[in-house]
Amino acid sequence: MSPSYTLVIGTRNWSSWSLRPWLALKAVGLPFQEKLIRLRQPTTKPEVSAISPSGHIPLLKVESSGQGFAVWDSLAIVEYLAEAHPEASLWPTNSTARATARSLSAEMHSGFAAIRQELSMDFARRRSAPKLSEAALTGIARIETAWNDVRHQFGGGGPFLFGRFSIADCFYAPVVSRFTTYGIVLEGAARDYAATMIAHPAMAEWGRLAEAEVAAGLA
Ligand SMILES: N[C@@H](CCC(=O)N[C@@H](CS)C(=O)NCC(=O)O)C(=O)O
Repeated sequence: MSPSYTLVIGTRNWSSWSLRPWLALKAVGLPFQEKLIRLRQPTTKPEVSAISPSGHIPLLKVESSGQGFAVWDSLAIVEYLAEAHPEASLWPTNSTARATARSLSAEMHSGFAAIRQELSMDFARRRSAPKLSEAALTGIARIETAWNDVRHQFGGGGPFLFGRFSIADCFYAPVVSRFTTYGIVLEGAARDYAATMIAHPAMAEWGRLAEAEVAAGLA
């Protein structure tokens, strides 16, 4: 029997960490429940702490054969999904491509602090870019090089970083959103890749939901 999943996420317009496993779940293709906790509210911290041992979301609740458990942290959630649903090929099947996709995803998970801080995700809005620090500019150049390199080396089988849609795309989706919000345009294959991600049906769905939050004054 398929497990039943509930993904606990934050306000869509802002929650870059929630977008990543949400896209992975969409790629798995099973129905799942969502529980949304509003970010940047006085109630946020207690609500998140009541659910998550780390005090952070996203968190995936898994119910399987009467047993329930939680997986927290975006990277642990997508790794769990990749293991539970091998048919979804959430990581590339070629081992060199897979090791590179894991390296890129880990680099995103633990790095690019300046981009996160200076270009915070505001999915549904369009803004002018602030004056960026050297660290942020270096991060943007690194991402452009990485996207161009992997598209050329591994992207033959489709329009995503490693050809087929993978966890690496989930991990860079918030960066695509940030570059769109702040009008940061890349060159070459990296530019085409960003356009592919913006047009992805699940990204468009997240965008519509983020727009609704903004329209309702929730973000
Ligand atoms: N390393 C964590 C980071 C998660 C994170 O920072 N989540 C933010 C929301 S996007 C959070 O939980 N904030 C709680 C709060 O604002 O109190 C992951 O990969 O899941």
